[in-house]
Amino acid sequence: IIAIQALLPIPTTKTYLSHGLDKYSSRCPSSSTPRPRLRCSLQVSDPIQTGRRSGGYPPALWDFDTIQSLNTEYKGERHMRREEDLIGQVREMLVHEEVDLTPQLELIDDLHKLGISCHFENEILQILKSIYLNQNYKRDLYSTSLAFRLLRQNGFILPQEVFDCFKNEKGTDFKPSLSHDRKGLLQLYEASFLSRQGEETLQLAREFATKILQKEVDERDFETKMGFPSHWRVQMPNARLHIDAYRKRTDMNPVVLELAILDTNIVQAQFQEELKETSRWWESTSLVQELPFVRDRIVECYLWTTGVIQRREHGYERIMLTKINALVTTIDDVFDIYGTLEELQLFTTTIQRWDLESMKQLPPYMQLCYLALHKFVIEEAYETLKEKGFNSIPYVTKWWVNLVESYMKEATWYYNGYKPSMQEYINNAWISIGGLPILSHLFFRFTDSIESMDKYRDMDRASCTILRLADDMGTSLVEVERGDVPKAIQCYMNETNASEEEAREYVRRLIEKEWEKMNTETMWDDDDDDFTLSKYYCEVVANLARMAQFIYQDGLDGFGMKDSKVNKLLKELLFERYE
Ligand code: 0FV
Ligand code: MN
Ligand code: MN
Ligand code: MN
Ligand code: MN
Repeated sequence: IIAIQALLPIPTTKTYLSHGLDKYSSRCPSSSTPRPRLRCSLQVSDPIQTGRRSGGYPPALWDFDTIQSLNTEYKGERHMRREEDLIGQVREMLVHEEVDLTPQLELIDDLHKLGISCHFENEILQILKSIYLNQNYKRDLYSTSLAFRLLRQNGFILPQEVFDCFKNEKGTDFKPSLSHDRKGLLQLYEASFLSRQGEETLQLAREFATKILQKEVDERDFETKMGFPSHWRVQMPNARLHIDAYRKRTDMNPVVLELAILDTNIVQAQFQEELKETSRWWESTSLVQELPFVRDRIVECYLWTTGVIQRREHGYERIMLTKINALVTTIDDVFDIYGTLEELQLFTTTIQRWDLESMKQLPPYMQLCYLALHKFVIEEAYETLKEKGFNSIPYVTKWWVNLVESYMKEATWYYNGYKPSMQEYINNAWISIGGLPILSHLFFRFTDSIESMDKYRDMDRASCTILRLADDMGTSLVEVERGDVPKAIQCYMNETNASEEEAREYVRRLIEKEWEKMNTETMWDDDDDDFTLSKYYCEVVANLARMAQFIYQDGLDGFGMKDSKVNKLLKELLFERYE
């Protein structure tokens, strides 16, 4: 029987009991005394002794007290006033000066990459709209490509035919003379990632540009050297990388640079407050203390949200999304690591029934997990009902049910030693990555009409599939070694006898295909019936895929890996002052 006190809030005084599992759950590497488990009421056994799997995940990189003590001077008025002043100056540059099209487009691109485009949203839209209406984009390869990408990214869908003038007479390929225009080719390559399904000119553009650019770098290294195309990159978590590069440029503008630096410090102050709140919530659930096998990754869970939800004013949603990420991680670890098949079946039925009655059948540690999820869903549904006037529970719970059912299927495969085909795997795995609960909760925050829900289904699926494939590229080697179902790479290798490198290449192609679907669904012409879709929600859906590619970049598990590139960017974004 679960002890009642396990459900009470954490005492504020530090009266922690020490416990025998500390060697396993030690979660406080940076302070001298490890934080012990609070209670030992939930009968979680040592996995080594009971034949359960172990995640072998390293402990949290930042402890509770460190997070709570975060502070910065950039909360102050003085900085806000300076920022307003700089924003005004950059606005002048953007709109009033007699600027040429190309530098204006470059400035818009820079503002986005530097993380400060949010201050000029209306001005940018006005400029792009007038370029679009005046057809002022018919220029050289470089400017046309840049305009094409920025216009499409902002909802002005130029037809792919603007590139016809760069093709040979028969229209079968791009003109060979363009192969000396390196700057133009790079921009054409970037533009080609805005393609929708069936746009052959853009496909041709990608192949043409890639073929020539590839000659400069070792072919196998092409992806590494080029990095992700702009269209695949998240904004905030990359902003400081771009500031580093921008400040070294000869055409750098000091006002823009000062604004970018100041803004990254100011937004950090906001992010820190949001992180502190989510960390208090995480601590109050006691999930890590009671279920020592789960990943303790609240900072990384928060990092996800800074790439997915860009608007500064949406702190509530970033905090909500952090909680979902943490709950998904916890339940995923219950299924992938600690739970026995029998327990997992019970858990699945309880979620399916979604009541408090069938919770009785669960072992205490699962009750805690179940009730944490239940409580979260009810609280969010309360907000939705209060603000929007409808009951989201049936919709949202459906996706949580789908998620655990897909977990259950993987668990059954694993315990039966079953090896699914690639297609069979993907049909389940795009759900088992956990993106649907994320997107459905965000849907209720960012849209107003339940009726439109079905129209987003294909883009949701594309986003979740990219999330899955990127995750498999970063985590599956370790997972399979620990004991798990074959993931995308292994399924493909099983099916085709391909090498691991070939399988990775195949998965990268699948990701490109999914991006084409995503573009098809999220970019539409205003005369299309779908234009009533929420542009902001579409952006969030695409950002989820971008963030997955950010976290698992270079095929590594950037979710809690010390000394990784992602970890360095995380620290810059959330903890370090930028000079
Ligand atoms: C993936 O972990 C996971 F659950 C993450 C990164 C945390 C939450 C973030 C999102 C759901 C966006 P893992 O590789 O264990 O997932 P699978 O599905 O492979 O077990
Ligand atoms: Mn897992
Ligand atoms: Mn899993
Ligand atoms: Mn994984
Ligand atoms: Mn459409």
